[in-house]
Amino acid sequence: MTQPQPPKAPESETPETGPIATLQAAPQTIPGGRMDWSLRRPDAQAVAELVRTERVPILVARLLVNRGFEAGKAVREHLQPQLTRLHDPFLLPNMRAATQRLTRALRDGETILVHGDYDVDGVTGTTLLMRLFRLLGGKAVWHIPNRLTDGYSFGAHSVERARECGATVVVSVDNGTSAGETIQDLLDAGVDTIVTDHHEAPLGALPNATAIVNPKLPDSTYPFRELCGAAVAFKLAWGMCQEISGASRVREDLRQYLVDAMSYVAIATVCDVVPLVDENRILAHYGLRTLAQSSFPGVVSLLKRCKLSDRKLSAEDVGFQIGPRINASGRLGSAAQAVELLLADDVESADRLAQVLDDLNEERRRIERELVVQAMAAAEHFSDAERYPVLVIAGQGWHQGVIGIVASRLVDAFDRPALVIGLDGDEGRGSARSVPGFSVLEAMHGGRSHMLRYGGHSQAAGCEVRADEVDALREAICQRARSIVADSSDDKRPLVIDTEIPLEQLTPTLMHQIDRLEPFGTDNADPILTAQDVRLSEPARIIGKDRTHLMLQVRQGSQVFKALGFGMADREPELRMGKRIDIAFTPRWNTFRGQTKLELLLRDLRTEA
Ligand SMILES: [Mn+2]
Repeated sequence: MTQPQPPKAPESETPETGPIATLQAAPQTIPGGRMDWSLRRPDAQAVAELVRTERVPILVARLLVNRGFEAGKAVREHLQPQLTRLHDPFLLPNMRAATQRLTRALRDGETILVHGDYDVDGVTGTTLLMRLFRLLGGKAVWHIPNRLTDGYSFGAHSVERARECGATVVVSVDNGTSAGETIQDLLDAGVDTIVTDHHEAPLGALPNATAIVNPKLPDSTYPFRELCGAAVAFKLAWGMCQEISGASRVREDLRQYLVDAMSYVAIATVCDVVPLVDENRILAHYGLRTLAQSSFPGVVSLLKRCKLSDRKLSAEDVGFQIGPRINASGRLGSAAQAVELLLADDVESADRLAQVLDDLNEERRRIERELVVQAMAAAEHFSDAERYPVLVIAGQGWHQGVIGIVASRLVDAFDRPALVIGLDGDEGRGSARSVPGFSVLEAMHGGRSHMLRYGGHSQAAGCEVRADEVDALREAICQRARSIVADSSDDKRPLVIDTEIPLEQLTPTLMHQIDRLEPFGTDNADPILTAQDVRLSEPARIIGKDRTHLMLQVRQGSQVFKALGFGMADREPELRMGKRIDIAFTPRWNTFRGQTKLELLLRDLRTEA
């Protein structure tokens, strides 16, 4: 595959002097960063106060102030997440009705159908409820719609599945809040439904369910709205444990179950990209520890497959290694293997299923790679970025399980929002991704008359469209996008840097202190640091299967670090031995053959002209 050239930075007569230059004692401006660098300037007094009260290094104090913290209770809770700070499950709307109905079902030996969704959030949430019902001796079966044939959430397949297994109670995970019609059909068939979900409520009437447990319901008074679906299911499980224990302090075996179940919640919390603050931070923090020590055979096998056994796990490990494998089966059709893996009770079937997921993930990557090549080729027809500010491309038979990922790749490659449509005969489904600061949904509003359905957010959206409308849709979306772009001036993407650090100060001891801010993710961003005036200690190398990545050894004083730039291979010609380089990076641990070392993940670099 050829590495496409991202658009060139605008040439300017005067070299760009960012705030970084003004903070340097002997400023030397080095133009040529591909992104627009700016250095944050946290309030010095607030930083000093944190250093004094929390005894953190100044760099950590700066990171904290940059993330909105000041000395006080909130920062202490952030640095030391406490399980006791989790909110009471019964603060969620309708929790009592839900736990009472389920306790009755367990007592009377009713069959409970756990109805999840096919992504990581749904799969892990389904698993944790299944484990609870089994632990409590209940009759429970699960159902996850087939992405390609059933589509998302509830439908006729749900009623069919309930009837087939003789369920009288359905518990949803990660969906159901908008499934009024099917939930009524279930009720007409004598089946009660308990919804656990985290999606926004629809306008108009809510489903006629026994209970809708969702922190985003209009009348919810729950203190935190941003739980993922598996976390809401976990809250239901916790509520059940309290109900059964007859006290808010739960029985020992149930307490152990809840601790174990938190590992599933951590996976979902990271993969569903909910903000890693408040309760989510506590769940992710403890859940990642539980995950690393899990005794669930499925988790053990999965970690082994990901080469993550016997080590501390980060949000990155979950997001890039564990998540994609759990998602792979659902993407290619049925999420059954993923649920079966997580539910496996013996090592043999766990190992076998982990292998299956690994193969499916490879298959998914192969399909994705092929599709990226086709999509890139198709995108060449729309290389004029002014005429086509949004890439809208479509292809017959493009796998709908990977079009979202392919759209992300196009965004990275072309630095433009992209809508990728997989056509299946006369109709197709599209998936759009955007660049920061541009709402692709807003652009899609311009093409509303050419789509059957669409929706989403500013950064990610989806649609259904007729094949013969694709060209008209492209024109309409690009027309709207041109008017949006005309209103905004900045060409380069912003890169906001937390602070500067000489490489010699970046020690393992300091890194352990930075680790206290983990897990990083939405609303708790990875630290981005800059080191100025570094040199290569050996020639830059281009690495990776597709030869798209950059690997450097950077030196400053006596300190040398490996630095990796994903998708930055095209920067290699700028890099010469002896040249001054400024790098922007995130420090991270890398474990290879049992050895853990500090390395740098490059965000951007700029070199002497
Ligand atoms: Mn979800």
